[in-house]
Amino acid sequence: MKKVIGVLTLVLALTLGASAQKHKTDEVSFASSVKCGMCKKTVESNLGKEKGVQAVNVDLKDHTINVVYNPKKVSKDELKDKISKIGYDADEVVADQKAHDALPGCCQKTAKAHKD
Ligand SMILES: [Cu+2]
Repeated sequence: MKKVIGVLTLVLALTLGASAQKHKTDEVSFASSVKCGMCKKTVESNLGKEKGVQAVNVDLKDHTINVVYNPKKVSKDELKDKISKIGYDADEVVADQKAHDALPGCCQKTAKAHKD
C-alpha cells in the first residue's frame, strides 16, 4: 500500500512538474511485444532505471510502453534501443535476440497469449 501511495505521489509530482516546466519532459508511446504482468514488471523496473527516464507505464491492453522522459538526457531512439536490450520490441526496433531469449518462457514472443 505504501508503494502505491509512493507511485501516486510520484505521478502527481510528475504531472505538476510537467505542466510547470513544459519543455523539460516529453512523452512517447511505443508499440511493443509486452504481454503479461511479468513483462510489465520487467520493462517498468529496468527502463525506469535508465538515465533521463522519469516514468514508465506498460499498457498490456494496447501492448504499448509509455515513457515520460527528459529529451535533453535521452532520445527516442535511445529509448527504443534500451527497450530492445531488455528483450522487447519498440516500434520498428526488434527485440535484441539474446535479451529476448533470456526472458521467462511465458514472456517470449513465441509463447501463446496468456492471462495473468
Ligand atoms: Cu510476460
